[in-house]
Amino acid sequence: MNESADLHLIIANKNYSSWSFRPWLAMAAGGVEFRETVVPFDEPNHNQHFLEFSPSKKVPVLQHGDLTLWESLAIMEYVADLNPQAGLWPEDVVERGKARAVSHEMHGGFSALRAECPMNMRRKIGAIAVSDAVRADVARIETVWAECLEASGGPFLFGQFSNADAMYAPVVNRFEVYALSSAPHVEAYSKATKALPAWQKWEEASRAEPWVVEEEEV
Ligand SMILES: N[C@@H](CCC(=O)N[C@@H](CS)C(=O)NCC(=O)O)C(=O)O
Repeated sequence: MNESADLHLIIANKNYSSWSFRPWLAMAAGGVEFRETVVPFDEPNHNQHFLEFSPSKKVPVLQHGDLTLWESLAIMEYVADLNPQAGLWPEDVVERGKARAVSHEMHGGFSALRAECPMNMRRKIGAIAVSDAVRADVARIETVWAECLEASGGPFLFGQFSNADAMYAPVVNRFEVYALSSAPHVEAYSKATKALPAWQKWEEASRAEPWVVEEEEV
């Protein structure tokens, strides 16, 4: 029954919501049809309104018929399973294993980078003082990207665009707007990611949003 229902992705502000960006980019760049609803953050009220549709009180949420899914990576797995033609994971089982490893590393890690340098699509480029923990996160991500790009030949981590690239897309924004890396492979990879029509569509929409979340403006 779910197969015939439409995929409905509920997300928050495109300017700030990095976890929303990941499945949205995967679906949009993968050519998967879906409809979206943007529910803006309401930080003063601790986003209580998210509870109306999200069991975890967090976004993103995917609705598909009777199914409600939360957790960005679970959503991306589900969408990849439903849409094998989208190629959201590498075809080769070994490459797929690696793509999942780097995706999970992003999902469960890099907390210093995430906390100190929030995604902000509209932010004017400018360095800020960061902790050693952020510098360690940046170095680890530079290594992950270098190894993947060297093995695949690029332009994306596993050659063609995949869920792994969607997982790191908010990092592409952070590296740029906080001037966190000057490695040539980071520049080339960021350029390829930002050239995706889906990225540009998201960025344009983020610029048109009227909302400012002070806590996220670093
Ligand atoms: N592990 C979750 C994280 C989701 C998450 O933290 N989303 C943020 C927005 S980017 C949120 O909903 N924050 C609202 C809140 O915690 O009240 C995922 O991967 O989806």
